[in-house]
Amino acid sequence: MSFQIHSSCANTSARTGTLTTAHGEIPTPIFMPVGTQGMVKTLSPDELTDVVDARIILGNTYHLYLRPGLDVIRKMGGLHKFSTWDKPILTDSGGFQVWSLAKLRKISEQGVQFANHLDGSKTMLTPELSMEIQATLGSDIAMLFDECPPYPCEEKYAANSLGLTSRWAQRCKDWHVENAAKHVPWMLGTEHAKLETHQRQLIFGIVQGSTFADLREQSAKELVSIGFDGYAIGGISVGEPEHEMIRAIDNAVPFLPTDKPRYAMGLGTPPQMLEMIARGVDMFDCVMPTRVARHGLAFTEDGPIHIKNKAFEFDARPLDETTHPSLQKYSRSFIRHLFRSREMLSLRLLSLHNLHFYLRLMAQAREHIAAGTFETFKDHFIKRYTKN
Ligand code: PRF
Repeated sequence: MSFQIHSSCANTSARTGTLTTAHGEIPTPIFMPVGTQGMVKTLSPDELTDVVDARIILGNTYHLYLRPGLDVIRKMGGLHKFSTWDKPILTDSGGFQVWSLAKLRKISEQGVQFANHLDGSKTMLTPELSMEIQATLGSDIAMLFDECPPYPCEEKYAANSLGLTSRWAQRCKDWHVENAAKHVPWMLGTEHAKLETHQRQLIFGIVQGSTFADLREQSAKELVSIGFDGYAIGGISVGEPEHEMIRAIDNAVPFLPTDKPRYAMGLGTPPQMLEMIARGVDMFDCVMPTRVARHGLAFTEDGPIHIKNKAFEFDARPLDETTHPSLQKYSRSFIRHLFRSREMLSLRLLSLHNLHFYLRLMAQAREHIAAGTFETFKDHFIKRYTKN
């Protein structure tokens, strides 16, 4: 078993657990900082460990395949060695990035052909190639290659798309069982069938089905019958109102196994993550904390603040009283000055602070679930965070 549940909340569906991977254990609920190009923007692996306390980061198949390419990754011994990040890595499959970044997409049964966003040249991604790239990267968790339908979406389109994602899911699983041990750097020379779950690359399914309850149910059931190490809920946070996002989770979770991790892809704000944890979600990733940092926004327990704001000109306080000890010494006034002067250090300090805030929120959620006080914690946090 790669996933163990330790405690469950009496009032909500929240739970704490440990996900064991080839590069270490991950406590859940957990937030995964996004390292699209193999590392989190502006930060070093040591900072991610020492300041952020990141337990797992996310890399992108789409970007790393286009640049630096599989030759470099293979020769450098996989993404862990290449980046020097020796803790767990999850890779997204490229399905979503093709949808959001590439142009001239043509989706067929075989896969997706597109003009890539770097030089416009034609590239084809198939379920098998996505799994091969993720195996060569050597991520601890590979995601299946899916189609993420846009919002809003006609029911007929969503149903056809979901059918395609389910057929691709089977192809991903088949490729993985047959071939992963020939490509994953740390599995070379082993036999897939003889390995314990946590000794091999894990693969997660992705539930699609847009805003339609029956399609979410169908997608979850089809993936569960194929059998994955964990299940993500995809196709959310794509422009739909927040209640639709929460409904998509509620429509999928009842049909997913309780003893496997659940992952909501590409979200969210601190209150959204707490609401999702209350609904039984264990894992999150989002570019938000680092992206908004580069626009001068810092998370605080009283809600987000814009460091550019004149109100902070003479503010001697740290970004938030809860920030990491190594960041406490920097005043809002100084970071504001750096940001207005376009100094790189401001982007790094804000990124470190925001990720620390996200990881600390997950640690607090775990503590409160274990102590039986999660629901009160969630309600108090959200009330204070949204007050202003
Ligand atoms: N599929 C994949 N990656 C994703 C998504 C998805 O639906 C989302 C949706 N928010 C983010 N990242 N493969």
